[in-house]
Amino acid sequence: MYTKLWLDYVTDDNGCIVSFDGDLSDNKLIDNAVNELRSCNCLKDLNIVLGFTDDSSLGDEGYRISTSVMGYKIEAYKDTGLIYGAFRFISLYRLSEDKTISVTEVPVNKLRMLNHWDNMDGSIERGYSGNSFFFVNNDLVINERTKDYARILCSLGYNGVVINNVNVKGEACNLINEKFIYKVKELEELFYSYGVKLYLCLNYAAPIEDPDVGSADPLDEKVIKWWEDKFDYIYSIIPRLGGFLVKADSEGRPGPFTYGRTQAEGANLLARAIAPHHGIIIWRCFVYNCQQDWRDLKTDRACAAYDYFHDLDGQFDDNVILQIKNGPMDFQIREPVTPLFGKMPKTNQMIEFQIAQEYTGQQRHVCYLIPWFKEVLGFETYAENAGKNGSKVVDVVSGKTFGYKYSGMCAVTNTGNDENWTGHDLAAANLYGFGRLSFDPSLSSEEIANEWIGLTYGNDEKVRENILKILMMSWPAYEKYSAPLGIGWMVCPAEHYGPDPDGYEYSRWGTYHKATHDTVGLERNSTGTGYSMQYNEPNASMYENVDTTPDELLLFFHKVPYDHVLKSGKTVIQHIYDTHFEGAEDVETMARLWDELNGMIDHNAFKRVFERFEHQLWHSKEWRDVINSYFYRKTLIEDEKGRELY
Ligand code: GCV
Repeated sequence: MYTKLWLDYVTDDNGCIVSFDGDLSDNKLIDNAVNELRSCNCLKDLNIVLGFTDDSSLGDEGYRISTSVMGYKIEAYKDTGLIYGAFRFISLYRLSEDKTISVTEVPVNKLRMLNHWDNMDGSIERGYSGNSFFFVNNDLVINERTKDYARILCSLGYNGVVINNVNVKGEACNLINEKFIYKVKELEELFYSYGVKLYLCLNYAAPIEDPDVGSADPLDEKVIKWWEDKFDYIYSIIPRLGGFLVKADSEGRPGPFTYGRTQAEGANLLARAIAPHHGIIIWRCFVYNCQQDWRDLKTDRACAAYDYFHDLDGQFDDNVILQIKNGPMDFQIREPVTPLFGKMPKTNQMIEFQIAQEYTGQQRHVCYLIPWFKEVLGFETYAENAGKNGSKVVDVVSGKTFGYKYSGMCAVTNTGNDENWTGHDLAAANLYGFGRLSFDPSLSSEEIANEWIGLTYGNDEKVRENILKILMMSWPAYEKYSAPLGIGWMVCPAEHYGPDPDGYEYSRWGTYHKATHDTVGLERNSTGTGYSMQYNEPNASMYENVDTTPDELLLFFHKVPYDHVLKSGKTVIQHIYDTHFEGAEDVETMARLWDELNGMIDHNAFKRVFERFEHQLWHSKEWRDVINSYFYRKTLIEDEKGRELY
């Protein structure tokens, strides 16, 4: 048993009486649903009937739960819906005071996935909770923890998982070869029995290494045949494999550009070869020039995804999905929404978030990210002809706006083999929250947090109140004491942890803030790099103009003097000083709220978070002082409130 997680309800062989109203012949999903309910101690002596309904509006994954004097009924149209319904019932029953449960729930997003950046040597790229539990010493491992992981995903409504790093290297290339394929099949079967589809990352350049091919040109007949044969082989063994996620032409990896081809030609090569097997190709749009000269004032990394993909709308096959990061740069604490959303009506899209806290405190700082994701999903894209379907990001990625065949939400996961799965106990709220949010984006951040707190720490009011306050303060606090006003990248390049204001300023990554003694920020409107013009109106005009750009993104879009007055009435420099002091004070408040729970929750769980707060208290002050001193030394402008600057 791993440490406290929402799923760790006490189990024994004495759960409830579950009857299944139908034919049980060898259906692992239903078996698992029944077992989950039967072994759940908190349901002891209840009568629960599981059964199918002919109500097709529930789709493959929806369910209905009802209560009567006889007991409870969990109904679904398909077996996947039954297992989601069984897990949801357990959560709702544990959270409910009067134990009357009546819900009908159907997931809003078709794809609800986690992406692992796990390497086969056991390391995890940007992993902050130990090593991989999928891979150890270049081997694929399947054990009790893998099963618990499948249960976790199902309990939250996730329906897809990519187990290996997008940067496929070394042994990972063999996952689709004889060496590992039967193990991958075993894993697929395990996940399938919990309603979760398995996906892999593939190496786009793989045929280059075959001496008979020696190329990855998407229009080369030999390359086409190589992938057709490869997918025929894979699917002859794992016919239900979901498909593949691909990072090409990105951060040093070859891709169609290497051969003068478009991203659509590259994606379609794989899509056509996999189509007879009903697999999908998830093609990442994280394509940009990572060899930029910082002296080059014209190139803007923020423009790249749009520049490379927008004009290809309509050219991708219908089993391709573009996977697009939430912002145009790379998972910063604050970025505008990627302008591709709402601008490609004929191309399937899904949004990529990151719950691995690469730039948001690396699971040493508490940072509940759901409020940030809600803001992104709520962004109005003003897509043309959306009509009644809506054109917020949430509508686009749920497929409503344009009727996409495939679409949805995925996140780079924050899990590892640490005992508590996520390093920081409170980071589990992001794993929990992202699953729930992708199932039902209308849930509020507070609702999700309250569910998670109740299931993890119980129903004590004070415990709930304090942890909720901590979670809801945490993302704004991190933003306050780190990089200001949407500027991004004031972080140490080595590990992306801790302050280093000029760490990226003279690098090749295209991530510059251009602070001088009198101005800061980048001009990204029509007089600058032109990025703001990638949006639909009225967003384009809003970002064009310094006066209508929201404060929190001001320095992303504009270069301004330090005495520029924000909508808040403060100057830019005073805003920087104030927020940095406030952010560090917020951490003191959060740590105090946690201290108040001493003795009220499991001691070890208390201690683990207490220790993380000890670090965060110090580290937030480090952020505060380094950033404030940086700007003080550049500008020599004193803090209005006379606080110490170094
Ligand atoms: C997997 C960022 C990270 C990389 C990551 C990359 C990506 O640049 O720092 O570690 O690589 O994003 O999303 O592909």
